Amino acid sequence: MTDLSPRHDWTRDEIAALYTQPLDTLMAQALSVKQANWPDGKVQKSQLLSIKTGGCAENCGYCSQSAHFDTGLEASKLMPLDEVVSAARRAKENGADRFCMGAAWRSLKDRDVPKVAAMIEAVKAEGLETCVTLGMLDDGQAETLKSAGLDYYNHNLDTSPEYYGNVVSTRTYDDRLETLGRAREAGLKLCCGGILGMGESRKDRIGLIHELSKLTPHPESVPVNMLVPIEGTPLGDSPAISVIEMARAIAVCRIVFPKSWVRLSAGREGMTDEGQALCLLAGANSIFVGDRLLTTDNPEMDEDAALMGKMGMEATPREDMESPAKRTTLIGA
Ligand code: SAM
Ligand code: DTB
Ligand code: SF4
Repeated sequence: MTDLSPRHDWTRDEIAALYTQPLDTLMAQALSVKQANWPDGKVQKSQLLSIKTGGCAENCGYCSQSAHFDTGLEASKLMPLDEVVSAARRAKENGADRFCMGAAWRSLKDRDVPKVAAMIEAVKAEGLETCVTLGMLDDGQAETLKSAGLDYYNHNLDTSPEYYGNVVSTRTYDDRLETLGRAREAGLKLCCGGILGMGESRKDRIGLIHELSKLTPHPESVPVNMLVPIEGTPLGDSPAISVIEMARAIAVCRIVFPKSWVRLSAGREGMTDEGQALCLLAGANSIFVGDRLLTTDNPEMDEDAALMGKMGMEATPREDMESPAKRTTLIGA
């Protein structure tokens, strides 16, 4: 019998053993875990908005918004509240139930906290779940955001601790873990995942999943991004990784994080319908909708509707998916 409760004592070897199984064995396991925890045929939808674009002091090698690279992106100031509310209303009309606001900041400044808190309050009042991604947090900031109605803080580990220094040098893995700890202590849910296709090895992908599995409790939301190569960044010429590798990583996440949202995040625009279908069959139960992510394109709503139609799947309000665990063990597995 396979235990389906979330575990925090996975070893790297165990995760590697899952990851390297024949694809059909891996997909079958992931699908059983998904079926034991989540309804069939349903996908949750989140929508992103860049509330402050570009000019960021960090040097993340994948990012269009870093001030260290010439990517041709125009930097902008913090968006006014009324524009954020209009975007949140449009997201709700699109069927999204979580609205994620991203700012290109190295860290959140105290002077911006009341402005972001007002945005969170207003988005929440529209009946949406709220998520923000604002860089590193200082003492007390997470508590203020939580009081304003924040549900999730997004802060990705991105890759393994060993590979991290190849991607960014202006902060450390431990800085990331510290902010995640602050968000958790304030009672926020965590959205924490990574990026595939940055020149990392499979060992690094396994290392990332292992680090995420040690977070206790697990991040409630695990975004799996495929690198969107940005011209002008150090990773702009990275060769694309196979969607099969992406599906493999998603399947392992589904098994390791049985109760979490596993989101097929950046990179859908460059995938075929079949590629996306493979990732959904591997156990992803959430996507970003809307034709923009933060600064790059995402499939149009009608393309998503067509894909869902072909798969006989539908976007479903979160509450209808978050049923209590149906089973805690897989009999005969
Ligand atoms: N500044 C904040 C931070 O880094 O936490 C928030 C914004 S940042 C754009 C959010 C996440 O988007 C990053 O952690 C990274 O995982 C993902 N991301 C950024 N650029 C990407 C790209 N070109 N392709 C795929 N994912 C990307
Ligand atoms: C996450 O893991 N992916 C989203 C969200 N969290 C903030 C961001 C993807 C950004 C893709 C590149 C861009 O549009 O700038
Ligand atoms: Fe800044 Fe975030 Fe982009 Fe890194 S990923 S450069 S922290 S906006």
